[in-house]
Amino acid sequence: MLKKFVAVGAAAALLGAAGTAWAGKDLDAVKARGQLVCGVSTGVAGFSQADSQGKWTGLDVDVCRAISAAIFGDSEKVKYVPLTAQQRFTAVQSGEVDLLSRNTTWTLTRDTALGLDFGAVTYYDGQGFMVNKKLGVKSAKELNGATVCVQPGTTTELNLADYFRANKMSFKPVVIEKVEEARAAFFAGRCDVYTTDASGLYSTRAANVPPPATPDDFVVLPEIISKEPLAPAFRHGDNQFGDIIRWSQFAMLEAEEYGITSKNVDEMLKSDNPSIKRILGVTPGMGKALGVDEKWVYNIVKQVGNYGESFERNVGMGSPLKIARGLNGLWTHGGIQYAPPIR
Ligand SMILES: N[C@@H](CCC(=O)N[C@@H](CS)C(=O)NCC(=O)O)C(=O)O
Repeated sequence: MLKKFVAVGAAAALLGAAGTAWAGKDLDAVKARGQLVCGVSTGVAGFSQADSQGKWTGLDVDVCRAISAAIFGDSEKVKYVPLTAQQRFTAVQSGEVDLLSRNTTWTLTRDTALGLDFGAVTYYDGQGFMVNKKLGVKSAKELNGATVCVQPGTTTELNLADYFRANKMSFKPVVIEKVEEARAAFFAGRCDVYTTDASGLYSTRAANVPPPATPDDFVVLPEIISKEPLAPAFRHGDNQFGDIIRWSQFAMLEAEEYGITSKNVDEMLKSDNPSIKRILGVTPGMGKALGVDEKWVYNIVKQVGNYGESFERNVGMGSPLKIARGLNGLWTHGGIQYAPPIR
């Protein structure tokens, strides 16, 4: 019995080494459909937002595009499904979407009880508070008795309650499912405070302030009250699909670390740095191991860019959001974005 078990295990390991054993139904379905179905937000500028033509852009959208480039050699084979915070997990569980790439925090309960897995952290975030400047509030510690606008089905709700309790303060939650309604309630003065991930606050302040008010009328308070590691989420059960999701993100980070950009990637094909040759598939092997084309990283970087390019374009200092790299800088530049090696 034991012998048989060991023999089966060894065979599986061999197949795994050949790169086929772990293929599963989710990746098969994506390939058969010829399209990746990505769950995104209903509109968070810089992260996932559709323009008037229905074209989606943002840091989270670039994750979907990178995975599509790895699987199909084409970053545009994606269908985007907008989901509120409350709808998002059911949409993954039911198979309505292949993955979520939508400011979703990786937590233990989501990773286990909800039957999900998480990819690599695409953005290290934390929860903050935004108030109207005319309140004159300088610190979250001054918010005792405040009314607070918050979205249900988020980590935000529990963090908010924990923070106020820990600081012996009271608050009145105003819970609104639709993000544009939550923002409208805040801007109309129905709540003193809007709370969500700091990224969401910067995005709201940059893109959603209704005139004649301006972004300068609002201030994000200095306290960050939680850890919100944002990562793609997908169903348990298809390890190869999970590997592709995880390594597409790592590929964007590795490309940045090695100075490979959408502009110079063709030049880089001629590099004699052995790591760059492996990453770009000039020395084959990585694509085969992952079960995708050897040009997978080339295609990601050429069509989507490296992580730093995506960050700058969508949310960085040159974008309306003006978010500094901070924790999302590469480990070589004082941040904590660190990809395992492609080798
Ligand atoms: N990271 C938190 C919060 C995510 C979240 O849903 N935030 C809101 C506020 S920025 C949002 O994205 N709303 C967009 C929507 O509902 O479409 C979580 O995973 O629970």
